[in-house]
Amino acid sequence: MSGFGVHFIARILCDDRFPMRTQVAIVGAGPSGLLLAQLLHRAGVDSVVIERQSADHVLGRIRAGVLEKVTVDLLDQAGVGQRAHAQGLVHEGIELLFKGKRHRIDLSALTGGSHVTVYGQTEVTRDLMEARAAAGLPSVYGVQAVSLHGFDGAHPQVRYVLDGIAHEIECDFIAGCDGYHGVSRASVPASAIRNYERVYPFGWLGVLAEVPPVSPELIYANTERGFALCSMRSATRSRYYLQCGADENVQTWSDEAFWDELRRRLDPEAAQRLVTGPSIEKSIAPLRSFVAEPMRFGRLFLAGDAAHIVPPTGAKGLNLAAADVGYLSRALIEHYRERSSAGLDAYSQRCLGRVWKAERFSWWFTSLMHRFPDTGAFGLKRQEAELDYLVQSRAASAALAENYVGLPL
Ligand code: FAS
Ligand code: PHB
Repeated sequence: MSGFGVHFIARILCDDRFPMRTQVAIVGAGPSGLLLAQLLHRAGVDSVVIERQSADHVLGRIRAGVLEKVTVDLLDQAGVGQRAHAQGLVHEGIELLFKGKRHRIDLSALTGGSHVTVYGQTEVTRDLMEARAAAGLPSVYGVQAVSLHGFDGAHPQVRYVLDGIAHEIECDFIAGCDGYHGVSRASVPASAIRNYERVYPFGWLGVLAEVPPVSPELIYANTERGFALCSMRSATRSRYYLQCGADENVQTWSDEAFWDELRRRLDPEAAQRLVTGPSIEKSIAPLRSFVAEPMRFGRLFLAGDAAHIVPPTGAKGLNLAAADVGYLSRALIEHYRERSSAGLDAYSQRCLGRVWKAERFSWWFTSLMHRFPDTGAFGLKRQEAELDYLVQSRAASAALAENYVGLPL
């Protein structure tokens, strides 16, 4: 369904001037918010999704590309996994490129048969949006001035303005699924939350283009000119990234300049095979590691990027968000079905145990594959020694593989 369809449903619901009441108010219609809403709906728990952007704007953001099995299993549980299975690409290996040579890491052999699925976050979001719209469930797009109230008590509320009209939703719980820049984490008193952060001195310049991928599997490259990643969305659509300066302006990168630089960071065989074309999307993403603790504040629960950020090197961001939502949906369903708060009380600790392992892996892989301003000659030799060890040692490769395919829930 196009964005218009979703807007149309939103308009119907928003004409009601009376305060709305729901069981779970979900702030944010990214993958976290929409997956949580769908899992709750399948268990008979009501929710309202509130999003500040338009549906089309959310779908226009090009983000993640690699899904762990845990994530695909959750999409199946939500009843929206069909397209991911039909159109997603099963990948059983990745390649590491360093010192001009590529080395394959056999993810499947090293993890007893596990794999990842290449299927864009945009498509995941589209599948979830369409399922929600088809069920006629309430999603309100284009809201302003969202504020959270009373989540330290028994009757939380979410307020927002739409088309100049103030609305209020009374609920049992609030799910803060509104990303790193959202209002939910910002609504928590500073004394009740602790943030851990590391900002990297570089960004990723990403290009999406309707050209066949340079290689059937992803290539992660550590080169003297910096990091590069060759990924894809399908057999005809590719996604490439180049490490760039943290303060670079994407406007200064022509398509030609991007393709020339990518070629310089590939091995001769890949460089020769590279098919270029006009960019469909081009953007620079900052890189940071971030965790907020705890992830629960009374009846407010943070999930996904609202609570943590990883550098995209390990392809963990979207997958961590899905895992949080897996834990939170089970806890909320347990609350309503069994009147038990056990899952809700354990939520933050359960998520953070897995989050910090993914933070470590993403930091390690980023530190190994990128050139830092202070890497220096010793740092280069250390990176090369670690990469040599990684591809020569089954134990080291297995450690990479089991983190890359995703740790169990
Ligand atoms: P999201 O940020 O996706 O969604 C939050 C939603 O809340 C947004 O739609 C936002 O508009 C809305 N919102 C914000 N404030 C609000 C408010 N006050 N009221 C209502 N709504 C509000 N991960 C990877 O694995 N690989 C990648 O290559 C990758 N690239 C990325 C590039 C960028 C630029 C960014 C920012 C992230 C990238 N990520 C990547 C991580 C990304 O995929 C996230 O992990 C994923 O989007 C998390 O989903 P959500 O938690 O739903 O957060
Ligand atoms: C992507 O395809 O966008 C992608 C894949 C793997 C990563 C990061 C991004 O590690």
